[in-house]
Amino acid sequence: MVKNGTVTQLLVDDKPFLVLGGELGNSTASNTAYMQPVWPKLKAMHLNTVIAPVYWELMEPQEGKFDFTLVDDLLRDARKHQMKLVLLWFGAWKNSMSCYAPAWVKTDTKRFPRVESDQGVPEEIMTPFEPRNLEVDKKAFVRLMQHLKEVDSQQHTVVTVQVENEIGMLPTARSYDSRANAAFKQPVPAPLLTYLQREKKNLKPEFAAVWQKQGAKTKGNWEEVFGKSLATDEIFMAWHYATFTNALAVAGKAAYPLPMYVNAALNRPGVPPGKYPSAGPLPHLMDVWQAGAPAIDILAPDFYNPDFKHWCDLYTRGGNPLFIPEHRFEDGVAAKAFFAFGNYNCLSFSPFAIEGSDTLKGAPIAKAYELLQQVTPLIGKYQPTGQVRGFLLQKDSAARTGTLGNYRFTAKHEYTLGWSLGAKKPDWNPGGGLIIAVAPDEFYVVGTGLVLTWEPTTKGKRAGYLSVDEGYFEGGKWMPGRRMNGDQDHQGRHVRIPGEEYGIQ
Ligand code: N0T
Repeated sequence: MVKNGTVTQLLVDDKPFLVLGGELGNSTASNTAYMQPVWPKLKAMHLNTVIAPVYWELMEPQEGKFDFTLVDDLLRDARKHQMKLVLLWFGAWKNSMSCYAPAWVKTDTKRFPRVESDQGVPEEIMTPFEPRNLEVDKKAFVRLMQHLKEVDSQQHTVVTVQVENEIGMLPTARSYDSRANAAFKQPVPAPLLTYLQREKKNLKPEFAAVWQKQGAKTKGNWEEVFGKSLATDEIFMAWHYATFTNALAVAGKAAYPLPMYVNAALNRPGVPPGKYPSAGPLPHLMDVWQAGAPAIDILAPDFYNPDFKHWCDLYTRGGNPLFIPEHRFEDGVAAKAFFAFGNYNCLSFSPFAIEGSDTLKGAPIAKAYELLQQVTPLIGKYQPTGQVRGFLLQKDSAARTGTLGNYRFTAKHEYTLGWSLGAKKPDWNPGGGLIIAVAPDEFYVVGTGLVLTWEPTTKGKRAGYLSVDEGYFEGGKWMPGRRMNGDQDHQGRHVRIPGEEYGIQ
């Protein structure tokens, strides 16, 4: 991952790479035969990357005996279909639980203890406070990274690794196992205190508020520094999850330095810690995770909540790139992909359970990916200097504006045109797109369901379209199709891509 101007880019073979991905359902990659019909289907959907789990229990069925067959099969089949992989380490934690820990871990609760609720009841969640839990998870993860180095450091099929999956504490905000209780009485660790002081001015407001309410203390135990509250319990737990995860990332990168990220199951606002999978890399805990897990490159949201823009805004604070490993596979994902890559420093978009789609459901995202692949080099070139914009157009927020150079643009949903075929539809599939300014007077627009108009930023002047072409990119070269200067661009007044169409103009 490389900083370039205002953005961080993921370079694959020296070129900016966007994960136009899909994540497999959890069990799909556990059987190579089951995967066979899946590959051509995903290829036909124009994915360039498959996001697939590596299951600890299947990789280390007996302690110290490793089996990389499934990983090797994934690599072979991905290469055969010219696709990249993002691998998910289903290790100690998967959606809070330790369901992918091998049987020899699950059954030995003495050696591998679990977290406990405030009632002293053990949960099926390995406690991060037990060094032996870290040791075995780390050992397996390092073996995986070593193996990837051996079999893939020439070809770079695997481009990124997710460490664990949706880490979270339930049913209380922190664990009450004996080791956790002892740690809770300890002073807040020096690296967190140092981070607080160094980043004082840049702390995310939700987190700063908790700290400042107690007088922004710079020493003391957890309750002294952050107060006696569920928020403190969660911060404490997040710190220990983060440092555990960091230890995996540090050791894994020492074996083979791929970019690594962690993902979060988003919480629903208003629900108290403990009642949602707590202490993961959530917006209000970004500082804790960044301080505790500096070897993790990205904190990533999984989208099953409404308010896409709201959560994207939260996750891109402080230069965190947007990496979406999961989005519920629903209507509107295509428009959101255009928006995400245009509006943010976004490195990945990926509907979840991608293989489960029929052709009809998969068609919009397939179209979007086909076009996004064509403009990836342009995004890579022009995003670092702020020459890319994205917009999402929903029925209730149908106009978006922005400025590019000397012009101000307005993007509206195509259905806002009275004569549009879709205008009378009760439900509007979202429209979305992105604009790339390649010269002061020259723009590419990519997307679906949009109408785009411009005005000069100087008062008393008018801007119109000199000419509009539709087309596509082949091998990086623009191949113009129809000239659109009549009805198609409303005689020079707008650029339009109808609601059911996908295109570049
Ligand atoms: C996701 C997926 C998979 C209305 C759920 C989302 C995946 C995991 N968890 O299918 O289990 O492995 O990362 C949890 C959020 C559901 C919230 C539904 C709210």
